[in-house]
Amino acid sequence: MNFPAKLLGNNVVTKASSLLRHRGISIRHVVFAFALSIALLVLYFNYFRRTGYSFPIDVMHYAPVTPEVWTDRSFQVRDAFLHAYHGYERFAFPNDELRPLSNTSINNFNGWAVTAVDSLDTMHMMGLEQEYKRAMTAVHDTNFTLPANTRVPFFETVIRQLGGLLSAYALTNDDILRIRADQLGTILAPAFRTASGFPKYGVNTVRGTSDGPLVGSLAEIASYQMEYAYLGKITGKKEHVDRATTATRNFVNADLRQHGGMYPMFWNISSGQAKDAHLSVGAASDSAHEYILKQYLMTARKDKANLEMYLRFTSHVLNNLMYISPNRHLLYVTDSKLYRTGNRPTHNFEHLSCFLPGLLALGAHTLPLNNLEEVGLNFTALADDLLPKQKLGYEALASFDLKDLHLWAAEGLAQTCYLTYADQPTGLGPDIINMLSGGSRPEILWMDAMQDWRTSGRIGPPPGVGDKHPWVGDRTPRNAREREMAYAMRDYYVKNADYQLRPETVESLYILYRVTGDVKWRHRGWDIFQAIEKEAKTPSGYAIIDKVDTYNPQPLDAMPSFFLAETLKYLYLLFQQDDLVPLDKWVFNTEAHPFPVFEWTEEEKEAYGVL
Ligand code: DMJ
Repeated sequence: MNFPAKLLGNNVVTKASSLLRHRGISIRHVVFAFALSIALLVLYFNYFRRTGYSFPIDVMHYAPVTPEVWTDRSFQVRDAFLHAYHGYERFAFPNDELRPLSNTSINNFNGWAVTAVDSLDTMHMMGLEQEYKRAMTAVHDTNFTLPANTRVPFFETVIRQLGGLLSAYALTNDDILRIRADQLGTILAPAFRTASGFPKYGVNTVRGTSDGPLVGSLAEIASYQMEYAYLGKITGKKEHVDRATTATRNFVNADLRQHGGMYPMFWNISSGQAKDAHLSVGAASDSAHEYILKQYLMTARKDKANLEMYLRFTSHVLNNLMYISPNRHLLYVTDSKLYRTGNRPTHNFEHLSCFLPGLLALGAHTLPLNNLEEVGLNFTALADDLLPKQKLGYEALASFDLKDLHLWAAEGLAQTCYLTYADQPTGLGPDIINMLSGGSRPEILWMDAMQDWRTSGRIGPPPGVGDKHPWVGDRTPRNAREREMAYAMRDYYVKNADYQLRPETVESLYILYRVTGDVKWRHRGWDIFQAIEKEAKTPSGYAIIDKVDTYNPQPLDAMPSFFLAETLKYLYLLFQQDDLVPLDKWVFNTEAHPFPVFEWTEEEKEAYGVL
């Protein structure tokens, strides 16, 4: 017979309660036990189950670490490199990159074993002779051929493949590397066959033609001077040097009054003139700015045009693109776009922009910023051809010690880059965050805050520069209200939650450690390395991680070559006791390939028309 459910339920409850009463357990006991279990479950799901990497809460007082421990940490990075490289060798070599989840390979570029070539100098520095030898087979065997109708991406091939060959040559003097670099530089040269001499996006190596739109992004049209200048130096070929100097000449001739002396993001490749008003140090612009200073340093600081450009670029950034967040006073750099109401900041802060603190620290370390007369420069006169507002900005900068100012900017920015990692449950940094601004909160330009700080008696560290704790509030807001609260108090929301195994933050930590000697930069790098080990390691390599702002991060099937060429190299160098790549003797290209500082001889100067 079927009993109605309600009747059955009542019957069961009556039986259970009489049984409990019989055993001396009252209904109050049951309610209490029930409430306790709920509380324990809530605790479990909210705290204990959240097993993401947790940063030491007191990041301002790291326990001292002996030199031996740092050396051991550098060896742990070397083990990580070996893990990634062996996975690549096993499942992907001689293709370009490993897919670390499916254990397959992908040719994202030309199928010329880019991970192996990009990794050569890292292996050399780490003393990995066997791996280096095996990778060199790719260099010996290649003749850089491609099927017809395939185009070589100029920029990526220059910074990874040509850069990899050149720095391995600089470190070893092995002539096959110079020969291959010369061949590759020559095969890529049709890209420069344009009216301005700025390269197009790609090259058809079979037809020997350039390929791509007539509008190019700043990073792609102007991040090759270091590679082609050094290639010219070691081959003695004027045509390579000419390719490098054309970019500088175009920039010197460009009309930048509307852009405050900074290069915007898009350029007309025919006219060699700027095409838009988007000013950024992030995606599509970054390395072009980087190469201005680095080209100057690599050629032994003789080329005043590049120095002037670097000072104009940094002055515009310091005055117009750097802000302080309203609550935590995080220093950040953003981009500005032309809207209907004029040029306005987006308040996006990109992981890619985290190379800037390292660059500013390198500039502060190597340039006589507080005595520019020494190199024949009048700083404020650099703004003579700019708008009056920009001129005032230069005067504001000059009222500080410029070296201090650049270094403070570097320290504050690098700290925010680090905090974007430390704030997340995974300990990994998102690709883009958007900073709180507008509404009832006025935007705070860093230089305005700096002037207030000075007027009120320089109390405490400069704005945005003092050490800060990671975010201790709710790290994983679940609904719109919680997100709004976190945005309002943490000062940003995560706009793109991928950690792409990118190097920029650890690159800056490394430069700042070498420049200041302050061990906190090393500790912060160690925090990041541990998070990479915990979240990104797979059985065959390391994977890009999506959703770094949750307790359920998702690995993606990609391991870009720059993870080995840059991220692991900078971490290794950060923890090594010896300064393996002294910053006054070597200059890193944008893919972390060190090139030696060199001077042009009198004959070369005359033959190539360089300074
Ligand atoms: C690298 O290929 C280079 O550092 C480049 O200049 C920018 N993007 C990647 C790493 O994020």
